[in-house]
Amino acid sequence: MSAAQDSSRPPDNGPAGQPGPAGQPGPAAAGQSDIGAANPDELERFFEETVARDRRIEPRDWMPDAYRKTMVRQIAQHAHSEIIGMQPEGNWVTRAPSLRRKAILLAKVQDEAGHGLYLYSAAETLGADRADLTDRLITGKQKYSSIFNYPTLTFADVGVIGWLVDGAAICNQVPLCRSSYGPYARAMIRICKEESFHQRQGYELLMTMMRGTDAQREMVQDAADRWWWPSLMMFGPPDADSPNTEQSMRWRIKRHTNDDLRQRFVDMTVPQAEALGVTLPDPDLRWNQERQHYDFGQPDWAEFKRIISGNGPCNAQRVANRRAAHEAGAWVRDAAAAHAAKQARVSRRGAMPAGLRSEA
Ligand code: BYC
Repeated sequence: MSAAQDSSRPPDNGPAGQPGPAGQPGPAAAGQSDIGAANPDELERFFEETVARDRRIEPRDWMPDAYRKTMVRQIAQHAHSEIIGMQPEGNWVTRAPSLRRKAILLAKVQDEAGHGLYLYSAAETLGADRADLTDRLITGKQKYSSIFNYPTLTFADVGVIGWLVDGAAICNQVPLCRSSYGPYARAMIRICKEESFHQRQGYELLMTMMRGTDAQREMVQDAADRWWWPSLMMFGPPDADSPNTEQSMRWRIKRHTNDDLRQRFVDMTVPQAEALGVTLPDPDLRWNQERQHYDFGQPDWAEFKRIISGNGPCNAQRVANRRAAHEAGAWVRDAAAAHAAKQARVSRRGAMPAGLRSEA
């Protein structure tokens, strides 16, 4: 529910507008001009209360600058991850082993583009400029998920990405459906539905390969060995080294800490690995009866730091590809802008009395 629908809104704020669909600001709030007149402490208190009551913050609601900045950072990095995340699997579209596998893979990669677009739209509701966000991505100023800086060496990687990477994404993103910022939370609901299909297609591919030849089973095991630790890194640094978690939890942007979600993922994935017949490459992995969770080893956090600073195996290639695609698409953006300007001219002319219309 929007803060706008909350009867505890400070009385001098007047009624606010209803939120629009995800990523779209709603119609102008009736009492919006009064907001500037409200006491800043009162606005802050109202914001805190809205979050504490598990209500949503909507684009036209007042929010602290730091909240806005954090939301733009997280949503932009998430959008970039979806867009860059098209590349590792996209690498196999032309070499898929059958028409069926190719159709599934194409649909999945297209879904990731769609996720990126919802998320850039959600960032725009916070006042971010999409062209600026793209510029930050292609100049290496803004991060995207570490996971997409590893190469996809065989077709088994496509299955393992679906199983582990989309599995980790689901674990991380389902709680984000209850994130305090409305447009982000609503975008997550649709994204999570699609991620579930992505995970299923990956697991189904791996089951098929595990029922195949020894060589296919070896490919699956090799891919799981390479992707296991990077998948654990997707949840971010350990809580003790996570500068943003505490505040983001307080603002209910994040609903669980990085370590909690990592544990959840391990607990969910170990039985799936057993069912597949794949060994996870962690000698410390074992069930802890007392904790009722799996114990597991730590990823190489030095490698994680290298990757998020731009020095992983594929960082340069991923960003260069994105930059080249952006530059190659300049004519499409120019054409769309020219078309929009022409349409605006036509509709302005249509709205003018005939005698005032220029025939040019
Ligand atoms: N990779 O204080 P922390 C997908 C950064 S795509 C890179 O814990 P926070 C898919 C972090 O940003 C789904 N950077 O941060 C697509 C922060 O940097 P700055 C991707 C990372 O935000 C295609 C710094 O490290 N999912 O599913 O509280 C095909 C300190 O970290 C990473 C999302 O984007 C990382 N792994 O928590 C297949 C989920 N981890 O800006 C699949 C949305 C941390 O302070 N994001 N950093 O310098 C989140 O849930 C949170 O932002 C994170 C990090 C859990 C990732």
